[in-house]
Amino acid sequence: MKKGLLWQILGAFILAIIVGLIFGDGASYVAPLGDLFLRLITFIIVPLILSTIVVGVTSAGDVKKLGRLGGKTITYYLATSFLAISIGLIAGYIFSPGTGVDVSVNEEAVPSGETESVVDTILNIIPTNPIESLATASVLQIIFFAIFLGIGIKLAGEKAAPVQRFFEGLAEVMYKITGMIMKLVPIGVFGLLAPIVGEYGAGVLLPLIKVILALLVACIVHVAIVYSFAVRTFGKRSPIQFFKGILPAATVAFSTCSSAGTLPVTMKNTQENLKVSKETSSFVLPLGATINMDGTALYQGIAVVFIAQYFGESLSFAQILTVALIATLASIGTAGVPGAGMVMLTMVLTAVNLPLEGVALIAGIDRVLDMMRTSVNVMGDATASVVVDSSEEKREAEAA
Ligand code: DAS
Repeated sequence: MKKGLLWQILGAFILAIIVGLIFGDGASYVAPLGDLFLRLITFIIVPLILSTIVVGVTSAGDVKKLGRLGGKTITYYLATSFLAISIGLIAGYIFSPGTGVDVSVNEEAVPSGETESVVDTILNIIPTNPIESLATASVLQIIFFAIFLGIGIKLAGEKAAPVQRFFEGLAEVMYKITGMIMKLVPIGVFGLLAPIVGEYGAGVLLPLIKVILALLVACIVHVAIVYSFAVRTFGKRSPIQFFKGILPAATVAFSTCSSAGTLPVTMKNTQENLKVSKETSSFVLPLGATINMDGTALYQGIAVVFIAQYFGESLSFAQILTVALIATLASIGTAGVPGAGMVMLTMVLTAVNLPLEGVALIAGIDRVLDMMRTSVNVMGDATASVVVDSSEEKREAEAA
């Protein structure tokens, strides 16, 4: 990552906060810059995922290697998500954000969307019409389609060589387009962040400051301990080098609140700055953007404790365990888009018979909470790509 771009992103971040604080709602005039950037990184997601996974599969040694990659990736994701929900619950009990709080209920912000059951989520991964999956950007279905397309190309051998070369060319083109869009990250971060800072004044944030602080501390603990340990021990990389390398993607995630939207930047950062192979990153990252949400799991833990305390309910150990399991599994069915975690929270609250009105209590600051959790989600995906890539490198070295 060019040093200049890193400093430009940090400068845009600070400028956005200053402009937001000075101009308040007036900062919304720069929102079109953010919308422009968001549309640019969103439009390349589908062709980028499709082409890079097909190329990843066709260049993988064999189907067994794919199975190994998938197994390692999903195991890592479930483990870190379970750790995250545990840290979130502990942070919730330490901060006790639900005691002595006086906040108005923000009814209209409560999401009506339902998250799918885990079984439906797994069944829905299989597309009935791949063209529709591409048209509707159903990431899990596109991953499924791309994996089987890649396997089919490998099995078809020479006859499918033109198809393989098409996808190799398309992947290269998408990487070049991503590189061009990366130059606009500072403008995008500024256009997305300034209006949000301007919108959220102290009046909205102060009553729930303990929720915000609990999530901030939980995120820092999870990133500083779990990710540093994973990157150093299994990823064979220095945590400092890792965090510097992934900073642009973490900043874009913070500004866009969308893991899926940040995917092109996450892929570019992991490949160029963290030296993760295209084969591993093109498989691990799209999967992670959809099913791996450690930041959201941290948020679930804190939100459940906050809501239980607010309504004077005490959670039994069995209920706490249920929250941990449901939140870990529910993240699989939640798309990496703004507000997804709040939809997932309704599923977790239902599982432990807590009032859904609790979601309305924190819906007013959800965008602020979403910024932190999406940043952690994206960093978690990147740590997985580093860990899985190192494990594959080690295996290939031993096999040689
Ligand atoms: N905004 C979601 C994401 O893109 C996370 C969330 O809503 O919890 O990862």
